[in-house]
Amino acid sequence: MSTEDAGFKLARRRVWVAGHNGMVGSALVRRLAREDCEIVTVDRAAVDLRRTAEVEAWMGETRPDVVVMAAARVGGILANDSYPADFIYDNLMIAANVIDAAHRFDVAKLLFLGSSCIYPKHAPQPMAESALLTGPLEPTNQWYAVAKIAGIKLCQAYRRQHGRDFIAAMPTNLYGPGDNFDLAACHVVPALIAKTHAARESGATTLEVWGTGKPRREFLYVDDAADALVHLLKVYSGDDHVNIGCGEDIAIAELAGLICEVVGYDGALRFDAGKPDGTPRKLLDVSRLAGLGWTARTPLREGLALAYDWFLAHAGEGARRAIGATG
Ligand code: GFB
Repeated sequence: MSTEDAGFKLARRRVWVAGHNGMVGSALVRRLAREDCEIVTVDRAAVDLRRTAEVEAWMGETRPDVVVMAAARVGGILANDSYPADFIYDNLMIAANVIDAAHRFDVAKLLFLGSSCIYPKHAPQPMAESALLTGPLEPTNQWYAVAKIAGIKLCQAYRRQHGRDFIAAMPTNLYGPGDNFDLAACHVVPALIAKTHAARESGATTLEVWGTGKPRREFLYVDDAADALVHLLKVYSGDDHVNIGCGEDIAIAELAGLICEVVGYDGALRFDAGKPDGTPRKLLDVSRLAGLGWTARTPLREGLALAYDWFLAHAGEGARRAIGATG
């Protein structure tokens, strides 16, 4: 019998994907569609996850068997740094409301999603799960990180006190279809795709890259991440959170070069040291995940090409407007 056969069964379960309109949530819906389960979702306009009563009412009406928490206020380095109150309050409230309601309404399995920014700024690389709370956080995203650490602790506390099967996964930087391309709020991959495309279209000779280009990041294609999360739901039931990554990182300058190749742009890179670098390096130790039987499939170049295709099909106009608006 494989580990999967022995684990949690999704078949005929009602699975609530919280945050289904986001990049990760929509990838989860795509992935769960291949399972024999019922997927339920609700829009933000109908249920505001920051409001306890609304979450309890929804959970009482819907009675999901499984909850996947892909709902969060997320953003790139500048958005995190500019809106600390939004990032800490919204994410704390979402975590507390959904996890407590899942307990009250007897949810059989809950998967909470965090981020690799929960680890200390200068954690030894690659970052093992045991690096949590061993040092100070990166200041630009400490607000988001504290809320995500609280989510891990909530899962552990409800497991310990109430015997709940609530688990937590910490994905590395994700990218792919459904990403946010708003330059003021987004992460580096969508930002560089949109900016490189605009530079090529306008015949610009240089491409602006924030920071020094030296920080290193690990990027995982979002459909790979969704596959890893569904795998965890089936095979993992433990107190400790689990890192989700591909185990390889790249310098931002190199990433920019790769995106220029994918987009077909041959201008020069211009680094804007006035913008923050953030954490010097974020590479996850994925040995726990590998031990659970999962490894990433999509190579970075291939994933970037898929993300660019999605941008061309869906987000080109919006992103061009955003670039125009910021001059
Ligand atoms: O993806 P990013 O915004 O987030 O930035 P973090 C990664 C690196 O890319 C930083 C550089 O060193 C940026 O300075 N970069 C270069 C750019 N050009 C650009 C650009 O045009 N736009 C952006 N956004 N970056 C976030 C955290 O950190 O990552 C969140 O703030 C979360 O809390 C998320 O953990 C996954 O990797 O630095």
